[in-house]
Amino acid sequence: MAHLRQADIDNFSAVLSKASKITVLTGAGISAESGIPTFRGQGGLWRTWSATELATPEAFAADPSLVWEFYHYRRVVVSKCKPNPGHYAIAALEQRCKKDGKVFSLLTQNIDGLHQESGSTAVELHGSLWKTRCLTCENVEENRDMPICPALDGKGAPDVDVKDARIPTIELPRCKKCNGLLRPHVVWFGESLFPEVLKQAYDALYHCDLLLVVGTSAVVQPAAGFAPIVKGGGGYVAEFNIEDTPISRACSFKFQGKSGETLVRALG
Ligand code: BJW
Ligand code: ZN
Repeated sequence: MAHLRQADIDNFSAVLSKASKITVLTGAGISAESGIPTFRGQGGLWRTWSATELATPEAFAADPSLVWEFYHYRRVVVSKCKPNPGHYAIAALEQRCKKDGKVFSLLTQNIDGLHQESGSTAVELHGSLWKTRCLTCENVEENRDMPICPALDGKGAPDVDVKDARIPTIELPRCKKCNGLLRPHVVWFGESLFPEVLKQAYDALYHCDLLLVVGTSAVVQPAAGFAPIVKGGGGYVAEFNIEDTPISRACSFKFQGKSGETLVRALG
């Protein structure tokens, strides 16, 4: 159980009630209590690979079968997971802000869709596990098929001794319009975030009075730069994390513990 000081909660509540533009940034930690492994924590390995090694355009170009196995596995895992109290506390905050005429934005680095499932409207900075993009015609489509193609059925097991399926490219997910190879519609390392998404993010940070940073290691740009932007603009930053991160010392409030507990206490 997280031990939060009542005085910190009271000070935070006072800032929250005065704020007229509130933004929340979330990362993998908010979904940890739903059973989804974080990237840089325990369980971040798939077979012998770190998730971040496979989340690159180079990995997909070299071995699309391997990368699709990895994303198929994650689709299976996430499809069995439900939002947790942290997701619901943020959804309730959005409703409260709407009712009070405040500007509210939720920016998430997560691709799991759990914020939306809990009733939030979220800007998906890194795309979605549930969308595909065609490499040939660039068509983006929602896709919740399970498995996403017959060849991936039963594949994607995460254990180190499992052999890669080596699925021929023609049997991997293909575009319904042009039969081109599909890729997950996510943002990999070295790729730019989608311009319309970046605009929404920077709009949400501009003149933001209070930024809540929840469950992110704050090492991946550009999201890692959001807290300094808000602080530099004179806003408050509150961090919710089980550990310290590179932004912790610059935060006005630090609520240490599982976000499913700390968010409920601080926003409750
Ligand atoms: C709990 C908890 C609980 C656990 N409660 N908390 C400037 C300087 C240097 C480098 C760059 C730069 N600008 C761009 C770069 C390159 C790169 C980058 O930032 N690299 C750094 C690692 C140095 N960035 C990019 O490439 C980005 N593109 C870009 O900026 O384009 C322009 C450009 C390109 C190249 C050069 C210069 C400019 C794109 C980044 C895309 C990231 N993609 C991924 C994969 C997405 C798809 C997928 O999921 O498969 O996004 S990587 C991965 O990291 C994923 C995550 O969204 C992202 C962030 O991770 P997150 O969410 O913080 O998770 P963790 O695991 O790291 O942390 C979890 C946290 O939760 C921990 O703190 C725990 O303590 C905590 N926690 N349980 C509360 N219960
Ligand atoms: Zn196509």
